[in-house]
Order: sequence, then structure tokens, then C-alpha cells
Amino acid sequence: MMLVTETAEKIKRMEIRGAGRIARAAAQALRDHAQALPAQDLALFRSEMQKAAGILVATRPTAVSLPNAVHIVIAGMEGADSAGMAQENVIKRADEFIASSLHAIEEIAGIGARHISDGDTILTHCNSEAALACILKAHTAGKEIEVFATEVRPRNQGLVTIRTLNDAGIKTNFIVDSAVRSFMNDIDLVIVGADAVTVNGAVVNKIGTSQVAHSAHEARVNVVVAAETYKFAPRTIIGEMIEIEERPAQEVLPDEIARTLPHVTVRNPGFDVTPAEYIDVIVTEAGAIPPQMAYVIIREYLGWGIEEFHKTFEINTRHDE
Ligand code: RUB
Repeated sequence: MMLVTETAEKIKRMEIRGAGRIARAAAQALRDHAQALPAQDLALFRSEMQKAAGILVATRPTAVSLPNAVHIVIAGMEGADSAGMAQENVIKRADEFIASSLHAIEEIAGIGARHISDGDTILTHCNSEAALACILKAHTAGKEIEVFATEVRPRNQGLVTIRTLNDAGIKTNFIVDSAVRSFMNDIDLVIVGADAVTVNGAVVNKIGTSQVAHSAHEARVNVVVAAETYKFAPRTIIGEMIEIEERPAQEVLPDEIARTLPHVTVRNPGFDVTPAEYIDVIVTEAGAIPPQMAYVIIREYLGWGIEEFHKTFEINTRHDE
């Protein structure tokens, strides 16, 4: 279980962060765990894998890519009639998920880059590998682009974004989150990633994304969301809400100051919800779709049958920490 708890800790501490990376790290941890387990007793193997899955899913609540990836890998045990077969299937599925995730980002980059025109100024918020892949692809295709990247308080993911853009030689402006409206009139296109896409086409992403999208909507600037299909949330079909992670107060206000302000409560949600009407298109590896088509992605592409929606997710230890 060492590898699993190590990965879980890294996800919790945000050493591994971003919905896609979290998903691949969880798949890799399950793969390594399956390989390390003795493949002799099927029931034991299953319960050990379920335990590992539970630990991983409990790390962060919002990015749906995490339970989706875990579900895809763990489902490899279904129908296996020996521990050896279950082990083989889990390893195969984990490898397939990781490869298809990386391939999805390449596909998204190609489609997303076509939404970017020569001479465009793009605004991005947070650090999304899918959104950045689109920008980088447009740049390598020879399009002259400029980027505005936000700081992303309180965890400053914007620093990671500007490092990547800088290293690619892309002209970049770094702004505080509250400056978004001031620059929106200079922006041609907003590109962001997603932690979850719900059945009604709403996008859950880093806190502040909905303000960015609202501001873009008001200024008639198109908003593109870059999201692999495993960011779509199957269980929103049966009414499950996406849990918005509330992070520690200390990220916003140091304890020594907070102590002097007994009437002040710090609120620190990590994510917010952007409604479908502020989003022009969601670029997935299955093609660009209007947000209103999220249902189709969940049913047809992600392939979740209705019985799976109803089946209680066995890996449900989110609140057991
Ligand atoms: C990261 C974040 C990213 C999405 C998409 O939040 O909100 O925009 O996860 O990223 P955090 P990607 O830093 O809290 O994990 O496209 O890389 O999956």
C-alpha cells in the first residue's frame, strides 16, 4: 500500500495537481499496487484493490477525472475468475487509461489550436495542461499569439503557467486575478481547463473561472474549455452534485493574523461553477461540442450505462478520512 499512500499524499499536498495529472497518477498507483499484490486469492485481491481505490478517491473531492480513472481501472476486476486475471486486467486498463489520457490531450491541442487565430490575445486562468496544450500547439503552428495569465490566488498556479509559456517563447502578461475585467477588452479568446463537466454543461474549474467567463460573456469574448471526456461527471445524471473542495484558511490568511480577528471567518473554496451559457465550446478528444451536449458525452462516449449510475460506487470512502 506504500505506493498508493505516497501518491495519495502527493495529491493531497498538491505536489501532483491538475485534474488530468491526478487521474493518471491514481491509475499508475493502482497499477503498481496491483502488480505488487500476490495474485492468489481473488476475494483478497479485490478487497485490497478496493481499499487502495478508496484511499486515492478520498484525496480531493472535486476533480471527477479521479473517480472516473479509478472506476475505469478497477472495473478491470469485474468478470475476472482468478486473481491473476484480475491483476492482468487492472494493469492493462491502467496502461490504457494513461496512454489514452495523453493521446486525448494531443487531440484536444489540435482541435483547440484551430480555435486560435493568428494575432489572437488569449486569457487563461489557473494551470491546465489541456488548455496550455491548445495554446502551445497554436504557437508551434506559427500563429503569432499573446497570452494573459492570472496569478490564481491563493496557490499561485499561474506561476506554473507563465513558466511554461515563457519557456515556449510566448509573449505573456502576468496579472492579478482581480485585473481580469480591466484587460478583457484586449482579449480575443479565453481558454481554460476543467475539473468536472456536469450533465447540464456547466464547468467546474479553479475558483475565479466563473468570474472570468462572466466577464468574457459581458465583453462578447468567446470562452473555450479544454476537457478530456473523463472530466465529464457521470453521476450528475442521477442528480449527484459536484463537491466543491473547501481548502484550509491558512492558504489565505496566516494564523497569527487570523487569531487577532475573532469575528472573521476565511472561506477558501478551490473551485467554482461556470454555467453553460457562458461557454461557447468544450473541446474534447471526441471533438468540439457545445456544452449542452455534455449528456451525449457521458452516455455515448464515456460509456456509462444507467445501471452503473445507480450502482453505489463501492469506492465511497471520501468522507472517511
Ligand atoms: C487545477 C485546475 C485546472 C483543472 C484542469 O486545480 O483547476 O484548471 O484541473 O487541469 P488545482 P488539466 O491546481 O487545485 O488542482 O487540464 O491539467 O487537467
